[in-house]
Amino acid sequence: MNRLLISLSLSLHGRALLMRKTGVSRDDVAQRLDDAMSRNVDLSSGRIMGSMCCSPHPIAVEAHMRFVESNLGNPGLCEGTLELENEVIKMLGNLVNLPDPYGHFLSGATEANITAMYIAKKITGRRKVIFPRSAHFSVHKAINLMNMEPVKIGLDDDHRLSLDDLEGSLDDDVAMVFTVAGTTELGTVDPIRRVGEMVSDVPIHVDAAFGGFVLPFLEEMGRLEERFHGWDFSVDEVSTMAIDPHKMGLATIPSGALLKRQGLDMGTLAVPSPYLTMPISYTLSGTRASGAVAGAYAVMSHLGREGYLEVVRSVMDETTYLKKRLRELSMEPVIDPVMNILAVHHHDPISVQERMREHGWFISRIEGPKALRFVIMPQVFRGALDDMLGDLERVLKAV
Ligand code: 0PR
Repeated sequence: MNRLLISLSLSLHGRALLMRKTGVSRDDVAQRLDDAMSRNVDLSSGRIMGSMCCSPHPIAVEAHMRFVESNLGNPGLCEGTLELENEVIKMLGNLVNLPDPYGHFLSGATEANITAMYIAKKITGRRKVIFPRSAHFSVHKAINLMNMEPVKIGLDDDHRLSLDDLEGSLDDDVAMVFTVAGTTELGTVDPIRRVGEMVSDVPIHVDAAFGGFVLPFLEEMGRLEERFHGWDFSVDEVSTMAIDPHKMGLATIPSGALLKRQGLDMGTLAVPSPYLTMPISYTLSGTRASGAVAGAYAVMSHLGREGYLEVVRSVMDETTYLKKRLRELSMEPVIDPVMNILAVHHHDPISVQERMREHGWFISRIEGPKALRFVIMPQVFRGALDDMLGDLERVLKAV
């Protein structure tokens, strides 16, 4: 059993897990919550460098709390939130070149990926899903749930979906080509425009959970190489996209969205919901959190394109700095970072990761190729990077 599971079972052991007959005071509850909170790692400490989660912007937190009780699953009772949802979807669509933006605010990219696959299955009536080896594991959840046939294909030398493998896999039973704009491990972008040229009537889904709030701004700054352009709805064959405000959008959890091109049959997921205020339910979740919608609306309106441009500029500068410092420690990047994700080769990333954890640093790793992985989120500041590098240098000597 890993250390986290052991500590979880120890901490639960001996605690009264039944609901008390008589409740405890607010102070006692607060104390218990403080205790729980003190055992969480604080994102804003900058010590978590292997997670895509962000410290939400204060305006998002405030908005989230104000809308905490309304349920978007019954939208007739919260028309105000419904309006905010539509506005967020429009802003997101605008960011990724979707004309007439349409879509839903969901719990995150897992739900968006599942929903997109469900739609593709219903529309095409086919069974195969082609996806690159670099796709997030949520693709397997979707495939298992819908009993689709997985067609996992390889990557090219740049760790992007292999067009040769794709060509060899396309046939008339393909329901979807699943592509990634911002891979979880390396932050690279599949050649989606080229995929579009190769498929004819097969829907392309883009998982831009992470990249959706990075790539548009890199493009605007001229910091995205030409070969990565054409990853969004500017490619005609792209029919759906997952994009997560709770990652680089600085919104609160759970904030995800599924965007769909107009003209796609929207009725696919709909079921009658006669006893609610709207006769049809379009999303996988019934009850839907409004707080996160308000949070995403607040931070996206407040920061605007210029605000996010600054966020992305700053994380990219820190990524470049980290790359330089790691090179000085003889650690070479697996790819030149496209976004604020940096993986560097190391023969024993597990040991390094464990020892860094003992020093209070939470970095990540990948297996193929063996490498340490850093995600430089906006809350990871320069001082934290320098402190981490000091400990890393000591750890590297011992491994
Ligand atoms: N697609 C991509 C490209 C992702 O990177 C992720 C999550 C997902 C889909 C799924 O998104 P949701 O988890 O929002 O449904 N990538 C991170 C990961 O699995 C999510 C994450 C990060 C979760 C940090 C927890 C955490 O502490 O690593």
